[in-house]
Amino acid sequence: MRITVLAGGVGGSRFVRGVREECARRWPDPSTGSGRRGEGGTVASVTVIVNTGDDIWLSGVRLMPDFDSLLYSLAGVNDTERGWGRAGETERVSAELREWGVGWPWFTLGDLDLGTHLARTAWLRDGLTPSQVGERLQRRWPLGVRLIPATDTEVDTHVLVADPEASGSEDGSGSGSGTGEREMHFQEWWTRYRATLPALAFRQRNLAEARPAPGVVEAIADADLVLIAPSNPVVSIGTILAVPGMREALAATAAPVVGVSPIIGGKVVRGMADACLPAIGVETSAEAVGRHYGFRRDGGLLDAWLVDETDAAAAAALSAEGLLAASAPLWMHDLDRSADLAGAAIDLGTTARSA
Ligand code: FO1
Repeated sequence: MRITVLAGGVGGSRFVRGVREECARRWPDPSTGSGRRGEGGTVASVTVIVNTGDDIWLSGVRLMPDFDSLLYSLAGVNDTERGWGRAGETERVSAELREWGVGWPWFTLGDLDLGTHLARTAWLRDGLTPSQVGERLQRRWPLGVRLIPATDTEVDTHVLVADPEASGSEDGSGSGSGTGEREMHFQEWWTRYRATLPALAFRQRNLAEARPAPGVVEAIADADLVLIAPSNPVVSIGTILAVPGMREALAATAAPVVGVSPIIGGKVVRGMADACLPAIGVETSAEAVGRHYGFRRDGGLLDAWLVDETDAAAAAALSAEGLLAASAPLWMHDLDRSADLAGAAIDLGTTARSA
């Protein structure tokens, strides 16, 4: 069983841990354990195509937040409270950087985390690509899944916000368009302003020259099932889909494509998808996001859409149009619930395959 998942960072990490656990239960690797809860590996293969739109050069190092969230979470060394960074973190270097006025005072680079960024930056300077760097980073821990960044091109997401003061390019940055708008890196909008500045548009750098990273198209084409994690549809899934060639690969695969709603009962599960969806004119609802992704028969992405039980009406509305939709508990309170959710998505894929 070959499963390929498109995922962002925080919501993606929980979901991917559930997929890994459910695979160990359904397709246990007899050589590594009984397949009982949390024991042993799997003979299934799970490949995660990771969003790179959050990535940023900061303090002289390259950060890949969503990749690192998945890496740390799957390795069990993640800070579960914050949802990013390492457990048992200290911030001695970060305090020094603040003293030197290097980096962003509102953006914390922990000491252990800096180890990852320094290793990545060193390897990049040696000429490795981001996906080759990712390959090396994940060798350190037996993750049980393969992580591949969506693209090796730097496609950092930037956010256009209204800024009454910005009266155009007089500030020399050229970011002002003269109509009181300003563009900033996604990470500034997200961590400094907590996504409270209304986003007018999301833009990615260098998209035209970007291509799926090595192994990505094959992971989609050769999959038995493709899952769209309940990540932010705009700045995590949207940024993966925006890579030229990605949508074509998803349209061409024989594998069913099953999406999991990141919205439950009109509310975002985690993160701030509700601050992103209005910028693309999509209502914050399970049904609206499903329709936004679109169904394959209408030239869209999905063969099936999984919503929470509180959104069963959305599933019914889509089913009434002959679209495959189902409901299941989407809250990932713990590993068991995450595994159950993954199981529901896998089962929906089986249904889609025979539809
Ligand atoms: N998120 C914050 O809200 N505050 C931070 O200081 C912060 C630091 C940070 C450092 C490394 C890293 O990989 C991620 C970090 N994040 C921080 C999370 C980051 O903004 C993520 O991109 C978002 O959580 C969305 O995925």
